[in-house]
Amino acid sequence: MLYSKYEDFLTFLKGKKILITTHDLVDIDGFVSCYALRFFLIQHCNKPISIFFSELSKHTKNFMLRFSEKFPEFHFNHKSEVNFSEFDVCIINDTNDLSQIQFNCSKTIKLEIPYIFIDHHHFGKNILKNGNISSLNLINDNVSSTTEIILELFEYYSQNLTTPYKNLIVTAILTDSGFFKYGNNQTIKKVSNLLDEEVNFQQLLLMLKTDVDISERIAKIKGLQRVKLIRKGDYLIGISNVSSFGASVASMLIKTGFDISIIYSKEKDKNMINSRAKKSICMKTGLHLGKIFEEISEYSEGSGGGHDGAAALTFKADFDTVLLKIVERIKHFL
Ligand SMILES: [Mn+2]
Repeated sequence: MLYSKYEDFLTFLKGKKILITTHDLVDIDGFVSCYALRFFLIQHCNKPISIFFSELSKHTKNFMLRFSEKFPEFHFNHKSEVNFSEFDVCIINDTNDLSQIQFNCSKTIKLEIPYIFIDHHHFGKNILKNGNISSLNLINDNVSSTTEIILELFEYYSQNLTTPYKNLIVTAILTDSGFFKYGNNQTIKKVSNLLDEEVNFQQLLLMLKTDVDISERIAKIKGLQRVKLIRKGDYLIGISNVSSFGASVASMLIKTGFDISIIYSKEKDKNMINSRAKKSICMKTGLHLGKIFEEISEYSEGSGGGHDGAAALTFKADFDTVLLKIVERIKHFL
């Protein structure tokens, strides 16, 4: 990345009233990158800087509570309602897709002020985005988290981090890099530079531990008890049913050893199906669950879709017919 970009970025922001936000269901990288960016900007800009979050993910909420126990002096303060007329510019972290942002409980509320993206996801440059000051975007898809881009700002301006911020930043890098699984040498070096007596790896792991709710654990156990195994060649398909937590049970079956999982729930007025497939199988066979579900939704009085390895369908048509069709379509690829 060209370092002069940072200078243009900061020069533009000086004297502006800044709103910082991220995608809905805020994950730890989105959360931390917003706080770290505000901490960085506060030392350069003298106008108010606010953070707006829609809904935090369960995992983020849990982490926030544990973090506050460890650092009671550190105060998180972000808005859950926003009035655009109070700001000159919006900085959007950890996404470059406006549809992932939810303002004031509504996807239909439009961002009325110019905005800048700071993100580590692939950016489709040819998509024209109204209102985006694209020359100031800080986008780098070679890093595993948005927080690493913010960390580079601190490094470039030789600005010090306090202990709570070091802890936050390490946590965000760890979670978004899948504990280094999606990282590279630089990721490990950056984390290593931040660790010291006050930033303790084992303590951070403890802060990230989440207790799974008893109802979700029961759903997973029942899901396993009821699973029906279908084998086609070397591929194993698992079909089971639970009344809730279908998505999490479907993922669990993949971890257990199935290649494809199909979890259904039948309710009075509608049926639900969640499905997962191993990424390697999608790539090898061309299987795309999202496309299959989308196609089936058209004649099952329902709506559905998703990604190649994860999809869901809600429908009203006859349950057995639809399930049979899905299994048939999946088997066709194997
Ligand atoms: Mn991220």
